[in-house]
Amino acid sequence: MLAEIDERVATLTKEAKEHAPALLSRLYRALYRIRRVEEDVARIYPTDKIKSPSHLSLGQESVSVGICEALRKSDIVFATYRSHAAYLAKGGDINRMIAELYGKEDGAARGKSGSMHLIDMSAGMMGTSAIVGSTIPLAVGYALAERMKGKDTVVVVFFGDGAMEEGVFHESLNFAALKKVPVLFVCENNTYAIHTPLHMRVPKPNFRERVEAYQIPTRLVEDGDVLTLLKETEAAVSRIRAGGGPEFFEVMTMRWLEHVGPGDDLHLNYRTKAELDSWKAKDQVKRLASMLAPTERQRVEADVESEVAAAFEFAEKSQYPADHELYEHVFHD
Ligand SMILES: Cc1ncc(C[n+]2csc(CCOP(=O)(O)OP(=O)(O)O)c2C)c(N)n1
Ligand SMILES: [Mg+2]
Repeated sequence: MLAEIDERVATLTKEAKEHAPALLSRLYRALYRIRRVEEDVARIYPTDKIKSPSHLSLGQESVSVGICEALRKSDIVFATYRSHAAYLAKGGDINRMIAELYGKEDGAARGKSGSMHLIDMSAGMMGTSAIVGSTIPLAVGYALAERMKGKDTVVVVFFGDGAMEEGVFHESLNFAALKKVPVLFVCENNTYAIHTPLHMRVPKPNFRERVEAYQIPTRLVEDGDVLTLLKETEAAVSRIRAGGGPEFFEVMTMRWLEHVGPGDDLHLNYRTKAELDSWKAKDQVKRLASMLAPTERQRVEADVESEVAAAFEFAEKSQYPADHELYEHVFHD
């Protein structure tokens, strides 16, 4: 195990190396925290206390954690309907997230938006959306505005492999490359759009080649490796912040549960148990856990357990919005 730590630490930047034990502990806390939230969402979902459809990131946690760890608080994240992980990794308020899932008035959007439209502007989590591909142009526009204001903000946008097939993806990349907009595009390639595999959707899954046609540099990160993601993101973000223009990551990953909801879906036969098991064997939560000293691991897990329990209790105790709120924060008075 020590050899593995040495090997992994050797891949980190100088700053990360100096803080390796603290860094590993921080990454584990972030991963374990998302895992535990998702497990509890899955457990509570069948009771109908959670009022919104929930697309769980269970199994995909490392993508958000590895990338958000390299960001500043003032950097911005946009994401999709499958974004509990990105919201938590960027520092979104956990109590307000769970209350939002419960449809309560203390939720991130006062219970109006649910799991698919999470936002916490104070943490730079600017928004998620149920419309595939829709936050990609928003991220480009936000990044352009920041640059025009003379700020050095970097904007990250997470999206699935399905979004690569949307027209707006190509329009956004073309414009971002032309204007050297400070965006990191992150495709979480779990190889399925709902139940349709890549080979039934595209003649060739050459996503990076397509992006390179816009003169945007690309990186492939396999196995959802959280340490590689951190290292690659640190380097990309510093190039983007320095004015180098947009970059693109294709991160291979796999969701463990059904497309939407808390269940297993192997009975649908669109993917195999062997495929899923091969990803479970690469679980980054377990991997990081094995890199920590047992006492440190217990300390982190105990902290997270009480934080997560408190967040669900907060949501339970929060009230449903009053009827008149139906007419507030809407477009037409
Ligand atoms: C514009 C648009 N088209 C279709 C849908 C229906 N839809 C919801 S999720 C989804 C699959 C998207 O897959 P992917 O982008 O790979 O994300 P994943 O669910 O795998 O995270 C589709 C087609 C939608 N929400 N928006
Ligand atoms: Mg997908």
